[in-house]
Amino acid sequence: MLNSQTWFTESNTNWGTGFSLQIKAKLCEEQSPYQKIAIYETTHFGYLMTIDDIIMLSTVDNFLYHEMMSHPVLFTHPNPKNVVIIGGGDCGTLKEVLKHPITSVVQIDIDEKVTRLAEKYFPELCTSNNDPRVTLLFQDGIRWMQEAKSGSIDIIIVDSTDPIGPAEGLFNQAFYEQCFRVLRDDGLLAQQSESPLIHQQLLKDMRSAMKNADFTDLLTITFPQPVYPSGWWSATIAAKKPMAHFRKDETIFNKLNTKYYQFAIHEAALTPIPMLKQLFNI
Ligand code: SPD
Repeated sequence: MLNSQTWFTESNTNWGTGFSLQIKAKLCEEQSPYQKIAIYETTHFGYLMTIDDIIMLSTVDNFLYHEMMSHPVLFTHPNPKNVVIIGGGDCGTLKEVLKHPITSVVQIDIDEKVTRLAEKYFPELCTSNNDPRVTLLFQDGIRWMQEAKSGSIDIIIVDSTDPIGPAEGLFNQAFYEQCFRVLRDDGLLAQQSESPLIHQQLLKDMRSAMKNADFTDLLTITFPQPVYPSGWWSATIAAKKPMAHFRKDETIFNKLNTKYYQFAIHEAALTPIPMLKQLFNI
């Protein structure tokens, strides 16, 4: 909501918290068949995209989330070639994935408007959209997964909105079972898994559902993300067989040009923090 026309605030009534950004202008608001997408110009965080009044990304800090949604899982797989991104319409994750020598990436976002607005307001994230390795599809990711060929993909990255609305069906056992089927034997699923501080029950439920779908090895990594509730976010990587853990490929790494991700960050993320060890009973 806009307070006195100058602040955008996302409130979290369950935790009595909120995060505000000072706004210079609301640049657009579009209602798609799925959701309401808005773009603001902020005073200090660049542009801001919200979906149904929930913050998706800002110019200034989206690198944290997009680098951690992509590089840890890509450097965990022994030889990733075929990648699928479910969601990810702003193309920030896609841009990072394309820095790796993969052969194909198919991105399936239900809402084309998200990508069109990202092209306009976050062009720096969309610079690789015409890469010949990329296929952009605008359709239901759950359905796409149900229809995809078994054992055909190395990595699935789920870069979704919160588990309400169109993304709800991306957080359950039925979806994970389809991902498991579509992945090759050494395949990995990486999914944005909300705040390790304030969404602990959701994280536990997600991990149980992944286990029930037969994923044998799970790793939840955490990273800062100032514009999301609590400022601390997570991604969960699920593997069909025990993960090999960290292919330190310097040739690829030297070309990443990341602002946050580095080998030491990856290594630190491999050790579950005590709070999560206790929460997950591991
Ligand atoms: N609380 C909002 C979480 C949204 C995570 N995905 C955002 C998409 C950025 N590519």
